[in-house]
Amino acid sequence: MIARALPNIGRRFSYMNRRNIPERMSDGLIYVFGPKQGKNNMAETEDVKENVKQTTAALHGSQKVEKLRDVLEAHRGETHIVAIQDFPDPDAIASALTHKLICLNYGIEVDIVYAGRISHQQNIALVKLLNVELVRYTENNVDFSRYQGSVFVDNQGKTTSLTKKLDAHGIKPIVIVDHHERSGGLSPEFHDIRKIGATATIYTSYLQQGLIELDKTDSFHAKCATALMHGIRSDTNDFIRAGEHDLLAAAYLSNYYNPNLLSEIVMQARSKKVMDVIEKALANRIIKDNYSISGIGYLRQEERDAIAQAADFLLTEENVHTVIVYGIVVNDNQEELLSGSFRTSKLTIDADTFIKEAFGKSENGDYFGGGKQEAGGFAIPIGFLAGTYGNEYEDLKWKMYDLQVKQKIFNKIGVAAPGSSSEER
Ligand SMILES: [Mn+2]
Repeated sequence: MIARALPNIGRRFSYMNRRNIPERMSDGLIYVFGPKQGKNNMAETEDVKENVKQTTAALHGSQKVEKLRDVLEAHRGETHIVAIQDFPDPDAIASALTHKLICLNYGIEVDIVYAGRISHQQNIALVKLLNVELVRYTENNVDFSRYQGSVFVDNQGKTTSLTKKLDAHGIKPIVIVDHHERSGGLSPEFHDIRKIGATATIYTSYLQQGLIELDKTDSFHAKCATALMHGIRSDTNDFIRAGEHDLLAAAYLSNYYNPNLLSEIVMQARSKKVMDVIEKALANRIIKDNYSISGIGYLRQEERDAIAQAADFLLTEENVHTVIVYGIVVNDNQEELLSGSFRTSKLTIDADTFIKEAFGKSENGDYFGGGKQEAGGFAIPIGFLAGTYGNEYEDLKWKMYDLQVKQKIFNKIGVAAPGSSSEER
């Protein structure tokens, strides 16, 4: 009954409408299989070429360092905001911290700001143990008038809700350093986007090339080296997916980092909440054609990271190569987002492409998610349907979204959704 009514309900919401799925479905693939064919892609092809050269030739790396040096010199004495993604990970935190260290040489004051939550126990430990100063943006606690420019690290403005606010305040993007698929939208004075294991690898290369000479006895330097090591480690799945550049960067950092601190960060135990979410994800999972899919209902914003941890855990099951875990995350303002994590161990599946093709774009043309080859995430605003009107309403709302997400995923995989929602429980 509910199941039959749903496709019609879904059609009323434009972000769920199939017409919104991008026409150029193969976009994400070009980075994996080589430059794409067709019109209007000269600039992108150039970028791809540029990326290939940068990751294979040290020469290009040093040109980037020269350019960054010039750009920072031109902004000497200013105050910049470093915007990191709403749910900052070790790579983002380490890269932002190192950017701040580099800026000391140019008298540039830097505030590292994020607009969501730090929820993973390791990330909380990273910030506490290394005493990293991060500003969590909440309505009106940030004075944007003090910034002459913005910096985006480990993102290109699409995964932080600060981008629109910075734009509204007329703050120009100065630097973007990232390793995700190129997403466009911002035109900074300096950009360094490389297909590489971690943004921390790129920042380490700046240090190696002398932008700052690391000093073992300087505690800020040791902090940065420890954070960078953690960033590379965590973004390369404990170095399993590390490439030559990531390993060379880690080798360099090994002279400066603090292994005791790093092991303390990594050894953080999971909270009971996270364990409960994993339990729920296990109980609710459906496995179809080696895909494990699990909807876990409502979560608080500070538990958002449990979705990713549950996804990591479900990927450890035999005969499963791809995992998608999702739930409705409610923030402090009672706004709701359908948030999910995607993990795959299959080399022929690209997480970024899969998410973009399965969930499409919002009305203003932004994808609901994306990521790297093996991992990604998505967040879809619940919008008009947000709000609490009793248990029955919440139940219905969850069932509808749960079914809608499963339909999108099964359509993408090309298999029929298994049974009605009642059979899945
Ligand atoms: Mn990263």
